[in-house]
Amino acid sequence: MLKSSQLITILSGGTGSMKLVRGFSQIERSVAVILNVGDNVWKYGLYICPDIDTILYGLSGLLDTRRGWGMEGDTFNFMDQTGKLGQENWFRIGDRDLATHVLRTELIRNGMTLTNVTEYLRSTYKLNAELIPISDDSIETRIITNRGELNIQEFWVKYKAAPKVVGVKYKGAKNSKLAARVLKLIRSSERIVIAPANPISSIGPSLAVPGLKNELSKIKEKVIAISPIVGKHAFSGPAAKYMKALKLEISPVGVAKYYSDIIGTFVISKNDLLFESAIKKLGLNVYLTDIAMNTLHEERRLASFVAGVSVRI
Ligand code: FO1
Repeated sequence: MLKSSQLITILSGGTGSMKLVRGFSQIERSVAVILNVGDNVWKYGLYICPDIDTILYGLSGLLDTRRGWGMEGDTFNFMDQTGKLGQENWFRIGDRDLATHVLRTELIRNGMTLTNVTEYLRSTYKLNAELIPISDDSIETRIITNRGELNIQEFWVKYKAAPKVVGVKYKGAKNSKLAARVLKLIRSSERIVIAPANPISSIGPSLAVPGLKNELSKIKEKVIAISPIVGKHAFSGPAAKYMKALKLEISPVGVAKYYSDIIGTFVISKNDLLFESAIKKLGLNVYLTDIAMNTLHEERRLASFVAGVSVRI
């Protein structure tokens, strides 16, 4: 049994975060994962938690890894029928995936917290990592665009990230509370790792919950972020659009600046030596390594590296 002082808490988003969690599990570190709730959405009468499910399905071996969401081999009869009934069906819920959303919605309607529902699913899949949504309150990431304000799923899935982004907001965050376990986990962890996730849409919603940033800033020597960006261009998803709207440089330096009040160490790609000195000037320790996680071996390698980075406790 590992002592709690060896616990690693990971602030997470979706697929990249799940791979890092899998890496830490391979090196037998006890891991707690703080989950993003900003992309949760009500659709078809169901409460859908995409990042939470990506972590649950990924760790259980059920994830459709090609898409990065939903279940491998799923069918979409429910969606097709929804379309035949004349309803919009752009947000594609698979038939097996549907079971998760129906159950979660039912349990929440019966008064269970999102934390407890997530714990139920975690235990059903017999996962070792502790999985804690950042908050049991509703936080909705909204993208402010030239076509008006959109829910993040509308922006990303319905409009395929085409509108020009002028800002991002986290509706409900100001009045939300950290889930009960979050501060305890952070205080008892040997290190806190910010996964290589979209800083604005995956990590930003969690940082917007009152109390988290302040807590991390007090223990920033223990907080390590891994860059989700290699170079200036090789960057998938809409993160570049969000960062540009927030006037952040689209590079590891831009991400380091975004986190500079709450981290002590930043891990970047070994190919990004040219950014090292600018990141050091922010007062951060910088480590360079191979941050790709395309195989289980690479996930394990990155986790070992991050577990070995020296932190002052
Ligand atoms: N992403 C898509 O691009 N198209 C979809 O139809 C879609 C459906 C969907 C259903 C359940 C779920 O858990 C995730 C889903 N996603 C879909 C992924 C999701 O839009 C985002 O990738 C995450 O919210 C990223 O934070």
